[in-house]
Amino acid sequence: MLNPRKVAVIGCGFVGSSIAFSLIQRGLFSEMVLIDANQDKAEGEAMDLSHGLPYTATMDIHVGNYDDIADCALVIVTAGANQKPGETRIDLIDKNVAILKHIVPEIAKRNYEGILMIVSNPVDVLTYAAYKISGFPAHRVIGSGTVLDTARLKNLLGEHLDVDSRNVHAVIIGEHGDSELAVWSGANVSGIPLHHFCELRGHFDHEGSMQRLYEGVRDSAYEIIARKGATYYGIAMAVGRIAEGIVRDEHAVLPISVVLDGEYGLDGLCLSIPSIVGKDGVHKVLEIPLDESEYAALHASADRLREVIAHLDL
Ligand code: 6V0
Repeated sequence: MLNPRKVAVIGCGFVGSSIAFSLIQRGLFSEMVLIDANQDKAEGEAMDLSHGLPYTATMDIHVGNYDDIADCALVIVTAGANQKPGETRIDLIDKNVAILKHIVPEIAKRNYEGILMIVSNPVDVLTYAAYKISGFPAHRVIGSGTVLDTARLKNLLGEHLDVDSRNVHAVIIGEHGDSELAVWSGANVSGIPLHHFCELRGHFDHEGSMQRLYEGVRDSAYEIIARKGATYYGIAMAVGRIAEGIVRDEHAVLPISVVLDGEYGLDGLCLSIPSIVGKDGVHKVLEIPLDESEYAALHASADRLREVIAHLDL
């Protein structure tokens, strides 16, 4: 029996511990299991996080092993190497697939029936690897995908237009990485088409602004890593949002990384695509309208990931 209020975080480095912190703030769970190859690190994080509990909701935070994850509604994997200055996400592939090959069989052999969410990079490739290694149905294996990149785009657009970023409706899809794309054709601010809204705010150089904002999103991680060595708060809040969609069975539309089965003429990989998310994971992968150049860019992103996947021994 799954406990709908129990979560596990595997990997308690910058990203895993920030996700734990973000989940605690949202008050979604009553029990959280922390697992790390470095047991001391996991213990230290559990102690530190527990000390805030008198000021949030009551919950049990403890270090565990794989036997403790069997009844979790959600298991989040952040274990693995992160990007060093100058490295791409794809450069992490060998190290992080090897780690996944250790972790996912441990989960699968406990007959785990909840949602498995991959956050480690390159997230789309690792989500597909987790799907293949686990043998779980596709709807139960997801990646954090471009939920973070989409937030980055909304934030930059909000600043550019001096408007609340929560009123900006725009999405980044494809690889969570260098080949991702912005779906400008459907972007709007509270239902007002984006270019029209830009002109209402005195901006007329649409092509120049779109390119600058897209590059700002695509290169964010490099810019942050160059300054502080790692990124973790943004992804922690993005994962908190996805977890909320799952725990509350919201049927929220979020661009998570999903196994594709013919959508957009693609299969045999995971890509970040707007999907309806609820307690069973992926309720539906959405085929949203794309213009010709966006469709081509999505296929180019898929080609790049397929090439990487082809070299994996799964
Ligand atoms: P980190 O701070 O080095 O933490 C990684 C943790 O994983 C360490 O505590 C390790 O001990 C632990 N670990 C390694 N192997 C295992 C194992 N077999 N079992 C359990 N634990 C293990 O890295 P950081 O937290 O910064 O990054 C983690 C991953 O998240 C990296 O792959 C990043 O690239 C990725 N990110 C993904 C993002 C996304 O948007 N999807 C965003 C930021 C980082």
